[in-house]
Amino acid sequence: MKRWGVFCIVTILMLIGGWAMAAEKIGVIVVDVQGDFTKFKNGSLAVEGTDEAYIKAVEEATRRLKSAGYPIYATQDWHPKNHASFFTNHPGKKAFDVIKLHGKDQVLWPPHCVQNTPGAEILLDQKLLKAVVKKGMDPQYDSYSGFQDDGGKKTDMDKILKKDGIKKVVVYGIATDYCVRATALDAVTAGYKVIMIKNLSRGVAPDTSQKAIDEMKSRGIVILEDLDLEKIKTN
Ligand code: VGL
Ligand code: ZN
Repeated sequence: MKRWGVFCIVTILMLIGGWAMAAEKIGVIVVDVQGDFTKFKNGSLAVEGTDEAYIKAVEEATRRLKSAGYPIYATQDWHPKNHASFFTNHPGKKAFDVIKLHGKDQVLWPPHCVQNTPGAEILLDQKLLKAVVKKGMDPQYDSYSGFQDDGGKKTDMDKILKKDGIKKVVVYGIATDYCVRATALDAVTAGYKVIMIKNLSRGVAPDTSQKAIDEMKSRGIVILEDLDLEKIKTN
């Protein structure tokens, strides 16, 4: 009788262990929640809908995800003053003009997220973040993706996620149609399962944001309207 009891307990523990190991480890990537992209901080490239309530919602959701045990990573746009994506570095050009840069379309932005300026600061409690991945430091190349710049130079993102054993990433932030899109798509390419949370993200323009959502869906990314801890586990 006693041996049966031990057998049963060991079997149950092995089943639980196997189930726990089968659950894929989840990480969270909060994209570019920085002063210059927000109305809240009167940013130079303030995206629609980025008031204080939005930042509070992102902070609250991020706290819940961290409490659920998921490591939180943030990306940070971090440009030198002479960055090629700033219209001010192209005489005769104005904000939102599009030029060819290394053969690709490049939107010319107002100067934003300049290294060591207040507008470049991440608007989340630093204690929430396991790692911050900076991007866009090369003056010659833009870098919407948290994984690599437009010249193909990789950031540490993939290395960090691999080291932490992450298999699935939850992505949200600013901007839906630029850095969230590029980061989520590159995560798919790098082999991660990806969940994007729509209502925790804001886009530069409605039409490009809708296009980005459709494109992400077509690449197998699960789009959730709102944060849902159950759906994140099962999707
Ligand atoms: C971004 C434009 C320029 C973004 C960054 O975070 O989506 N957009 N740099
Ligand atoms: Zn930028």
